[in-house]
Amino acid sequence: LAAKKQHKQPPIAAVLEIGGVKIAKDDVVRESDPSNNVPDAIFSKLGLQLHRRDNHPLGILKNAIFDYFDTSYSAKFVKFDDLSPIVSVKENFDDVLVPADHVSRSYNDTYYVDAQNVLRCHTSAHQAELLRKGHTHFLVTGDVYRRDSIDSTHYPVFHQMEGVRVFSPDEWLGSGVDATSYAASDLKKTLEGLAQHLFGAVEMRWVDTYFPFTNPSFELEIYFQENWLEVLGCGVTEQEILKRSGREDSVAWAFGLGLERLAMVLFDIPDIRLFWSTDQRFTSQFSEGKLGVKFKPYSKFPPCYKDMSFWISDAFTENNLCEVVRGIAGDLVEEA
Ligand code: FA5
Ligand code: MG
Repeated sequence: LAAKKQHKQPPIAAVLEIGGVKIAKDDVVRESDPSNNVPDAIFSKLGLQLHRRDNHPLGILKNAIFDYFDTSYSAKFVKFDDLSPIVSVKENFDDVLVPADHVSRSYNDTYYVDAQNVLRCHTSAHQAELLRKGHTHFLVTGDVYRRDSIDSTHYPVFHQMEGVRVFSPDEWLGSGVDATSYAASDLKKTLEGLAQHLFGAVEMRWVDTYFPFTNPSFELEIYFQENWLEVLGCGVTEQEILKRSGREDSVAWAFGLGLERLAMVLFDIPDIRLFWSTDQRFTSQFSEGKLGVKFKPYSKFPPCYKDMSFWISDAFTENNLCEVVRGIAGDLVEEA
């Protein structure tokens, strides 16, 4: 019973308010509203903010990344880790130049709260607004949501950290290279430095890729448990995004890293589902500021309390005992 209690899920709140937006947990309302496709399993994870728990692997990793940026850039990066995961379709897609007919906008790929608002599918949803507000160095950490299928490295709720750095012309003029190459090489240096800070020596490679909001675009992969694992996407920000935020004279880079993927490498965590565990055997292995910890696997089954009984009366035989046990446990019990 004690074991069962430990594994019970916390009750799901009836109404949840996030960033001033109220959403109701009412299956009937939600199921009859064709513009909402957020199931209870996802709804119940809203507001948990694993990245803000200092003893959780994701919180420990986030703080270690903050340390790296604070040290390398004398605390110039402004940090946001409490922005609402409910964002508009405009913020999530239009502002980062995702084409109107792109598949990622579909109800099949994205969780819609209603026809105009979604659960952000990346932290890039906050880029444009923060640029418009005049920020030039920032990090945005948060939970993100995608209708992905689940396996050991994919989960429909995960955490990203976005980083953006804007350069003004005096920084690249006189460097001998054009603005884009200047930003691209600074970006790669910064992220290689981060990997070095977190992992020391690690096998990694850059892969060219495509994002609507950066050009050129890259992904960084790390060799982990005999496979190449994609840990982040990044690139030089599309000029159109800077122009719309009144910075057409500038150049910028941006990255979005998968916190779970990096934490899997850092702590040797073999399965992304473990991050959601409330089992003591998981949570007790991690503590604030401890980066060198390697995860120790444990049984898939809940803890089992063992008991011992004696009989002292000659009148009570072993067969009598077996009858008593079988009377309760049925044929599942094989051996005394
Ligand atoms: C993006 O989300 C881009 N917004 C990243 C970016 C930002 C590019 C800024 C350029 C500039 P992508 O879909 O590849 O890109 O996701 C980024 C990272 O999130 C991946 O590299 C991976 O580490 C992680 N990730 C993606 N999907 C999942 C998932 N289902 N479960 C866990 N981690 C995931
Ligand atoms: Mg990717």
